[in-house]
Amino acid sequence: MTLRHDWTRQEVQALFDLPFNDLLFQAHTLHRAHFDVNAVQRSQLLSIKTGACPEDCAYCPQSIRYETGLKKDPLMEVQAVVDAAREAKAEGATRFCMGAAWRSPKDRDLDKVEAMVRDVKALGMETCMTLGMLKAHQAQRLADAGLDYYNHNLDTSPEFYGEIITTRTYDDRLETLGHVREAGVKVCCGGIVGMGEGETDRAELLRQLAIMNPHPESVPINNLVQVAGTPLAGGDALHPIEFVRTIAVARILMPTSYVRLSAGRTDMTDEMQALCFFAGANSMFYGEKLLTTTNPQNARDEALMARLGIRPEGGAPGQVHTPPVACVQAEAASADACA
Ligand code: SAM
Ligand code: DTB
Ligand code: SF4
Repeated sequence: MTLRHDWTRQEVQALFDLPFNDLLFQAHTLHRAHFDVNAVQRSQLLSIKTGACPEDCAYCPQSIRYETGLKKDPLMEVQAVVDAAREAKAEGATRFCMGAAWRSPKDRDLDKVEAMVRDVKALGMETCMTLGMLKAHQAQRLADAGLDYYNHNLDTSPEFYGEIITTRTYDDRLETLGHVREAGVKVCCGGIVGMGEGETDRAELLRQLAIMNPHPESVPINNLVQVAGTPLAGGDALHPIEFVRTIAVARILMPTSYVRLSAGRTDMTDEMQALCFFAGANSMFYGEKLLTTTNPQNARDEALMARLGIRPEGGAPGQVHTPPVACVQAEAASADACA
């Protein structure tokens, strides 16, 4: 199948406007054509440098501008990171995502970060880093260290963006994403919903991701975790049905990308998560902590997965993800399919 990169605003809005059953049927049909619908990829997060971030992202507990009571921590030692990754692997995560509360990394910080990538990879895990804005040579250094994915989110639509962040622009973000792509590192890029944006902003965020060529291999959809002390605390939560619609539209626009049910799962019911998996989510953050806030207990996730008959992708022995035939064919036809 041909992946599209020319979605118009009207087309994306029309998907959001579909009756819920029609939207979910369309999303699930595409999901089934490209993936094993009963497998979910599991990533575990670790905050390798916590708090005291100079940026003003209105959702973020790690900005130095907001009183959130967060304990700050400098860049971790490599061995402590590797120990955490080993534990995550033993619990069933296949990708280890390391996040730092930086506007952008300093060149000297990258020595340690490169060692983290090498040593975590040596455990047989995929690696992902999110360190803020990168220059071209920094993206290349990470690529040379063997980094698999770089996470850098667009967060929201260009129109709503200025309500949320003023210390860096949308174009800054696109520039970093360009450097990451150019260096040959896979792109993990998504956003946050539930920040008081309108449906047109959610539609435009997804359209911005879908017009990238190639699409990001991994698309995290975060539901805002409201943290006391941040400017976004106390706002209205997004209706769960609207969240599921967002997942479904992401799946339709980017049929071969992994769509990750990201921050905000602790407050979601099992039924809501089940709808998200039906709508096309096929990745999740696993482990009891995100970066600084909580994620569901492993036992709750295991019970949910068992109830739904969903296996961890590449997890326990004998539970290897086998893509359906359509996916293998698409992969042969297009370099960015089924990545
Ligand atoms: N400082 C780097 C940056 O901003 O690129 C990396 C870490 S930052 C915490 C990574 C992403 O986490 C943000 O882009 C945002 O999408 C997400 N995030 C942060 N706080 C969140 C919250 N309270 N709820 C949901 N997502 C959040
Ligand atoms: C992403 O899109 N979500 C993750 C990861 N990329 C780095 C972060 C979620 C953070 C939630 C708030 C916290 O725990 O600090
Ligand atoms: Fe800093 Fe990243 Fe948080 Fe923004 S999202 S305040 S850049 S840690």
